[in-house]
Amino acid sequence: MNNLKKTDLQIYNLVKAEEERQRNVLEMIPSENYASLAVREALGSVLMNKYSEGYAGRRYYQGNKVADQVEEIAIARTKKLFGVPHVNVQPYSGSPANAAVYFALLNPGDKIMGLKLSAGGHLTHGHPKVTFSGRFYNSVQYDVGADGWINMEEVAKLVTREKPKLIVVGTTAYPRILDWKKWRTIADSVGALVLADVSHVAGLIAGGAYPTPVPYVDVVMLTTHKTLRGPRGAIILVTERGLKKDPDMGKKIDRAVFPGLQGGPHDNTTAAIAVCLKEADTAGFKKYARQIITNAQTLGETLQEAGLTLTTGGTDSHLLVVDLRPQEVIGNVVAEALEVAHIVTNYNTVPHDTNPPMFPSGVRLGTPILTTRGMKEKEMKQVGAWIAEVVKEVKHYLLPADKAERTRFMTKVKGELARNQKLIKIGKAVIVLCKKFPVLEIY
Ligand code: DSN
Repeated sequence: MNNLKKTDLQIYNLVKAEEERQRNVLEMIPSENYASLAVREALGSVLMNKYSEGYAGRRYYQGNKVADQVEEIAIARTKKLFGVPHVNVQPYSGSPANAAVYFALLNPGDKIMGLKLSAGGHLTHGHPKVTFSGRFYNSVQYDVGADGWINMEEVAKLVTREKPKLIVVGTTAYPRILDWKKWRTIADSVGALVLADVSHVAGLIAGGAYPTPVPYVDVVMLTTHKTLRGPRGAIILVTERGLKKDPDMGKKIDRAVFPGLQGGPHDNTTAAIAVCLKEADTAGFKKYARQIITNAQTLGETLQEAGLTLTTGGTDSHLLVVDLRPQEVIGNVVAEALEVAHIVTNYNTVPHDTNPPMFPSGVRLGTPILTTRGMKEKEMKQVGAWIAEVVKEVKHYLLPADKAERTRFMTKVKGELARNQKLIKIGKAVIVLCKKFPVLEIY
């Protein structure tokens, strides 16, 4: 039988190179995780060969007895883990899942309200001009205060004035707990629906380490590949409250996903989702979820002790955003330098950033993967010390005021950083640490 190596050595070698990269770096992008072998096995299974348009028992193709069971298991596990009465596991990923919720519950031109992207929201939460959510709907966005926190009194004023039909509560770069109950009260004051986009914290919620929105919101959307540690995919949950408000809400969501927006579900992904849900419903996963947060908090304290500034002054979750304005260096330079040191992050805007989004003033860090590898507080202190050393090393790289110069500046900086001996030395120490916490080989 021909395997990948025999069929396509070029792609095989690239897969091996990526495996090697994932082994030897500290992956700290908070929206990523390393899924288990069991999840990857299900994802690479023959289920990918099947077409199953429709829902279990109501397919447009024959031969779906197995696919039906897989989907029913995934649905049952989601219902149990999150405590909801209606679930759709077919969305291809988070963005189409949010599109499906809007398509199901809104008409074009209806008013939606989400957190600004630059404050830690998401493109699909009504980002203006370039996204479907900002163009097909009348989008009004809320912001964080000068201190980086969402100010619920300000939100309440905006909601009272704007009367949105749907409020999206969810974040991608906001480190704090969201007060679901308060959001509900504010939404109820104008009769708005609430969609909780908990993509980032789904695993923390499943593990009981972060408050669940389920009792307070109408619909929940989550992606399965972040803290939940599954394959790339998404799930839409309709709560008891949502069904009470509109008994057809579940049907509307299902119809919006298929045939409204998507074709055949990815049955292999559904199977892998079912596996990650089984893994998440264990005592070990609860411990994992708690440790992610402890690790992020320890990392945050270490960075602050080393003189770095964190938006909101810390974290209650899996992520941190370092505000680099005091160091007068942009996130791009720091992210590039960190990668030379084998620490992989992403540059990010900070609240009320005066730099442009392509050259923002922050970096975003997360602990889900380091925690998957088994690292704890001791390692977080070491990682924090390395990150602080890297920032110190690049403090002098100031962003040119002349816009035309900026791309040239980054090319020059990349070349210099790649040769920086201090960064290379940290990178070697990182590899030694990574080897002590192997992951792809053991789980
Ligand atoms: N791209 C994801 C993140 O990094 O937060 C959100 O979709």
